[in-house]
Parts: sequence; C-alpha cells; structure tokens
Amino acid sequence: MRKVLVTGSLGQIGSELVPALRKRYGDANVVASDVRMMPAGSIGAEGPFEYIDCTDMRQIQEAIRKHRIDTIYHLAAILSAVAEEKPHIAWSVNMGGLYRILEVARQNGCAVFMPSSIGAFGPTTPRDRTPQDTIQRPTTMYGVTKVAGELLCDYYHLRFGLDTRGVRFPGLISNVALPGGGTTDYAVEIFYEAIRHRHYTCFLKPETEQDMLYMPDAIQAILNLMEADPARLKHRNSFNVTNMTLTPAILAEEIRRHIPGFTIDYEIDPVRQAIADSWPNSLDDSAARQEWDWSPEFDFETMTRDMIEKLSRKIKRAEE
Ligand code: NAD
Ligand code: AKB
Repeated sequence: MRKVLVTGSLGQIGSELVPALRKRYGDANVVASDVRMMPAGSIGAEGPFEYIDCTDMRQIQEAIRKHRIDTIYHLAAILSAVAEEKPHIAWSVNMGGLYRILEVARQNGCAVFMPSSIGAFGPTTPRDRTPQDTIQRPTTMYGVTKVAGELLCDYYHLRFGLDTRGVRFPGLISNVALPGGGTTDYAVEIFYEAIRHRHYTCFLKPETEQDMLYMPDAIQAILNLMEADPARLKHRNSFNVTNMTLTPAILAEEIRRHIPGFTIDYEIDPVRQAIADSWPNSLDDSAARQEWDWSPEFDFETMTRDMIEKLSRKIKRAEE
C-alpha cells in the first residue's frame, strides 16, 4: 500500500485529489498538507494533515520521515495571474519548492507527481493541436517555472533514477474548490455567477480559445499516470492531456441552454488576456493516449450538465 503526501492540498486540485487518493489507498495512508491551516470540516478531516511550506526543506523532511511517505503529489504552486503580480514569490514557491521536494524525494526514495500546464508553452509554440514535443519559450513567470520544473523532474529521473511523472493540464473546470488565481479561472467563475445571478462579466475576450478539462477526468489522469507501467513511458514530464477547446462565448451559449436568460458581458483584463494570448489554443494529447491509455470520460455537454447540477445543489445547500 502506498504512503502518500499531497502538498498544496487545500487548492482546486488537492480538494478533489486527496479524497480520491484516500478512497484508493486508505484515509490513514494519505497525508494532506498546505501552507494554509485546514478549515474545520474540510478535506484533511478524515485523515492526517500537516502544515508544510514547500520552500522549507526541514518541514518536508520531517513529514516524509514521520509518515514513511513513498509518493509525493506536489501541487503547491502560484498560478499564472498571481505569478505575474508577484514574480519573485512565484519563482521561490514554484522552483524553490519543487527543488526541495525533489531533493527530499531523492534522499528518501519517493516517487513524485508534478503537474505542469499549458502555460509551459509560449507565443512561438505552434498554437493549434500543440504537439507533445515542441518549442517551449513561455513569456510568463508561471510558464518559465513550469518548463524549468518539467526539465528538473526529467533531470532527477535521468540522473538519480527518481520516478518522476507529470501532465500538462489545460484549464481545469471544477465544482468543489474555487481556482487559485489563474488565467483560465473564468471557466469556473462563469458557472457560479450563472447559477447565482444569471449574469457573468468575463475578463477574457469572447473569442479567446483555450483547452479545458473537467476535474473528474483530471483526477483520473493523475491516478492512472502514477500507476502506469514505467516501461511504457517515453515522456515522463510532462504529458499533454486535454478534452475540449472552449471560448467564453461558446461556454456561455451552452450554459444558456440550461439557464435561460443567462447573459455575459466582457471587461477585459489586459494582464490575463496577454497571458491567454501567449498560450496554445489546443493541445495534442496523443502521447498520453499511447503511453498510458489516457481517455477522458466527459465531453462539453456532459461536463456542463454535471457542473450545473452539482453546483446548483451546493449553492442551494449553502443558502439554506
Ligand atoms: P491552487 O492555487 O488552487 O492551490 C495551490 C495550493 O498551494 C493552495 O492551497 C496554496 O495555499 C498552496 N501553497 C501556496 N504556496 C505554498 C507553499 N509555499 N507551500 C505549500 N503550499 C503552498 O492550485 P491548483 O489549481 O490546485 O494547482 C495545483 C497544481 O496544478 C499547480 O502546480 C498548478 O500550476 C497546476 N495546474 C493547475 C491547473 C488548474 O487549472 N487548476 C492547470 C494546470 C496546472
Ligand atoms: C492558470 O490559468 O494559471 C492555470 C493553468 C492553466 O495552468 N489554470
């Protein structure tokens, strides 16, 4: 049975990954951690939780030894929009944190999962169906840390034999935790606002194309990649994974089919628009399909229906 540590576990991905890992490996075998304290009744409650700042080697080392951890899911990071506001902090957390996680993993023989992003590509990358192996010259601090992180994980695998694996996620759409300050956040916010107010003001232009993935498929991708036969993996860090190419206008139209009268207008945020314009429109995920049988379940229609059903119930419960 694996003994798992999840860093940054109170964020958008961790809030759904921790319960999925606990279902698979048992509550006691999955240690959640974050630099924020766990709010009462949240995901850490049914299993162990540790306060860990991923830039603090001692805190990571102590938790790994105390819980005899063999696998680390390293989610702690600063996302793209916040990283442009605070590039020095983004460098320190995204690079400094990853380096320390890899070092402690090397000393203790742990496997490491690190999610990269479409943000690891830049304006000179082919924009449509971006290949697995292609030009990576990002122009954002987030992208710089993501491409360097992919290379660092590859280095630890090649040089020290560490079992490092990762995916490049597009924007993730989810209904458990809100996103943490990225460029694709509109695709989550729009659902909350549509249900609450039947109106959303979007910070990206209506025609901005970006790939998206629904969180249940993202969680399945993480679980499947980490359990994949290593002999089949030619690319380790990181596999393109994706599901649907959306624009704010297309997503708004689909939501309107479920919530008649929903309206959208646009107040463009130049910083986030520039980040989005520097990223690919869509990804080619055939390497993930070939090497570990990646195959998402949801499509645009089923994702939208599921989001609206789940969020409507959640918002109604919160208002009661
Ligand atoms: P998030 O912002 O929702 O959560 C990140 C968590 O990290 C937060 O709970 C935060 O408190 C914690 N954190 C910040 N600094 C820390 C530190 N110094 N030490 C420990 N914890 C710290 O992010 P997320 O969406 O869950 O993303 C997790 C990972 O997945 C990140 O590497 C992100 O780049 C990547 N990713 C996310 C998406 C997405 O759409 N959500 C897409 C591509 C890649
Ligand atoms: C962000 O917008 O920063 C993230 C990502 C795609 O990496 N959602």
